[in-house]
Amino acid sequence: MAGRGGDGAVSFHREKFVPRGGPDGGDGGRGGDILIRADRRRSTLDEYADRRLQRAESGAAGGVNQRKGASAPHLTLLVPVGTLVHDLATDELVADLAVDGATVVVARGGRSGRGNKRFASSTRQAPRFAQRGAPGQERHLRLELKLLADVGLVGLPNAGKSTLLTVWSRARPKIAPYPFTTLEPELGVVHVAGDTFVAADMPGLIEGASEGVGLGHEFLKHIERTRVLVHLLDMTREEPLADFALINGELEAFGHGLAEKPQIVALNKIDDEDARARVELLADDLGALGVPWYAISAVTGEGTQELAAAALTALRQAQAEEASAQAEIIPVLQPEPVRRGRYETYVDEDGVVVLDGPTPNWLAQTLDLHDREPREEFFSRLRRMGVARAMRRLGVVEGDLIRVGGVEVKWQE
Ligand SMILES: Nc1nc2c(ncn2[C@@H]2O[C@H](COP(=O)(O)OP(=O)(O)OP(=O)(O)O)[C@@H](O)[C@H]2O)c(=O)[nH]1
Ligand SMILES: [Mg+2]
Repeated sequence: MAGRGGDGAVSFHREKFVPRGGPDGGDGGRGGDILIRADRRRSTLDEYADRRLQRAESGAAGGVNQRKGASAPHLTLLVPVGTLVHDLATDELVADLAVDGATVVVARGGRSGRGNKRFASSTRQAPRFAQRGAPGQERHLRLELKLLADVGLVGLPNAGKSTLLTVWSRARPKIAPYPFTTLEPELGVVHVAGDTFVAADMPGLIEGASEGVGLGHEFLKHIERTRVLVHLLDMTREEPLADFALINGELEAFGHGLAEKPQIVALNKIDDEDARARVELLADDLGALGVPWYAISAVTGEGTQELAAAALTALRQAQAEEASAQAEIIPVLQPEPVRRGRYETYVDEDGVVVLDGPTPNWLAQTLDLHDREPREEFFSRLRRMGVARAMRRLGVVEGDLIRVGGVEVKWQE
């Protein structure tokens, strides 16, 4: 929830020998906005998991001598790069914070209240009222982290994905000689040549995954959240190339750019003799397909460091391409501007005429309509907006009750 605007002040100038000074109450300050910014030093959304209401500060009240109240600072919530911001109620995408520093203003601070000085006119030289600050915007949002890891490990169940993650990192996913051991992605930090990347061990994919077979959609969605894929082939199986084609077919059928992600092939289990022999047989075919490949044993660790270095290189290249594809200037997304002059009038179910629009609502919420002076100010503003004509059209006459900004007031010509 954004901050409330500061209230305007009521005050009159005081000076010796000047019996009645003019109004000099200052305006309040603006309430703080709420911004959400992608920051590469954040890696999770954990700090927002408690769904606590985030509040920006209110603006300060105005003072005597036309002193303006201080505006409140904006509240910036930091989230990991790759966070999607959705409106909770409509599920509409508010922002896709895909690059470091990308920022979106999600809730505007309330407008400040005006001091009594601003309501002085030739007919009202000493206004004894000021305006209250308006409430800040309140929004309910859903944050979702799209990028799970830099590198995703894909392949058929039992290919050795979890085993590879254990030689690459300190992660300890469950490993077993049967398929579908891994059901949720497991993350591990991989150190290579003084650099690091995050790898995710994925659940195994099978034929029909793109149609939802074997929790396929769930699994494929995880893969969407990585930049580079390491595709593991179990070389102890009869036809590793057929397995390779099957998985790629599923990635393609699912769409969402999975088939376009850079891939590195890992020919696994070469500690097994038959497997090693198969590498020789398939090397030419793989070369012809134009995919970079590495022969490894996730059990002995052979070839796994070279594979990690290749994954890192592919990752940095993918990131560089993304960065250059993005505009140089990181946009600050602004909410749609409020159309201040717009309003509508209608009769609600209890037969009460309702006036609804940003400006009438704001004025009704910040001017004290029980008090004669501010009420006159309110109606003179509405007249200037041409509201009187709309009221006449609805048959509203002087003294009829109307509702505006949640407040009921008698219409005044
Ligand atoms: N000989 C040999 N066996 C391996 C190698 N890598 C993995 N395995 C074995 O293959 C089996 C499956 O390994 P996992 O790492 O659980 O395979 P996974 O791809 O994570 O399987 P799911 O989670 O079911 O998709 C286990 O019995 C491992 O010990 C390897 O390099 N050589
Ligand atoms: Mg596994």
